[in-house]
Amino acid sequence: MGFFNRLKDSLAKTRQGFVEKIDTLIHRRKEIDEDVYEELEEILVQADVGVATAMELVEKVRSIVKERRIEDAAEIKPVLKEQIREMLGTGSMPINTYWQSPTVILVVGVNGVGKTTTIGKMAHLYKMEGKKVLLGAADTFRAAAIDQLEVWAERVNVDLIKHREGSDPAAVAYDSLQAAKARGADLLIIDTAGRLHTKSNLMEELKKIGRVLDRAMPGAPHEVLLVLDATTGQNAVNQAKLFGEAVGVTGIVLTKLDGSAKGGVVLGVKHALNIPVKLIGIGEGIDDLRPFDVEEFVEALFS
Ligand SMILES: Nc1nc2c(ncn2[C@@H]2O[C@H](COP(=O)(O)OP(=O)(O)O)[C@@H](O)[C@H]2O)c(=O)[nH]1
Ligand SMILES: [Mg+2]
Repeated sequence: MGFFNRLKDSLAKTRQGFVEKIDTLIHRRKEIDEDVYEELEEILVQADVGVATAMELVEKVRSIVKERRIEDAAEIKPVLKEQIREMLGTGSMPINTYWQSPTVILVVGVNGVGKTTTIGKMAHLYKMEGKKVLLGAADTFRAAAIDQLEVWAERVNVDLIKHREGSDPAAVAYDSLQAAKARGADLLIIDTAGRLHTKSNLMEELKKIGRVLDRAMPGAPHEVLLVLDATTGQNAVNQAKLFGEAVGVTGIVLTKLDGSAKGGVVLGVKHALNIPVKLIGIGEGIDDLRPFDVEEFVEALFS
């Protein structure tokens, strides 16, 4: 099955909780009155679009309905689709690549969102594009975290730089960068810890990694990817604010869109933070990660 079909399958639950409810609404209502807008807003909020985003979307739909003198409720759906597409921006946002090798990508996010898995899939994705990829195991908090990344490195057949459990993550980042330069890697992807109960420590640790990388290669990291779990809905938006303030996130990876009824969070994240969603994860397999493409996503959502 192609990625688009799998994306469509993944969004089935979101579609049920969202597009199908809208279908029911417009078939029941026929005419457009205040209740229709209210129900529409409620459906959007339930799909985890976020209250502010839902309100703004409904306002946009309302003004277009007025402008185009639309009377039939059924015509609200294409207007909504068009406005969602517009809110998400067009096309896809590629991963920043630096003119000089290696491009350094730092991957951050709380525990369990899918950082390590995403890095494994990314390594595969970019290796398939012909890039030489190196991984840095800077989540040194547990030995198991290092082992997990190593399993991925072996599976994808890329090199990995690691230190012992409990060692300084910034030192791992530094050594990874030196190794990436020495081995002529195109892409260095660095894994990090995500335990939030030591929130300020984690942020300090991530800042230190950033400083060390920048000193070793001015401008690095070139991309700070925040991994968010789509099933956590609006909580993902809060995490993005937290990390965004501390470490200057440049892109979002939204994982676990499969099986989540909360695909609307794509809109919430984009609208509330204005950080582009760059990659989406739709499963645990090696091929289950893709660049986020607005057209594809909206089509899959409304199909
Ligand atoms: N269904 C699904 N599971 C995922 C996805 N991405 C990661 N996972 C799973 O989420 C769990 C936590 O992932 P992990 O990479 O260890 O998270 P980390 O703590 O952020 O490094 C693992 O069981 C992964 O297989 C995804 O896109 N879809
Ligand atoms: Mg991990």
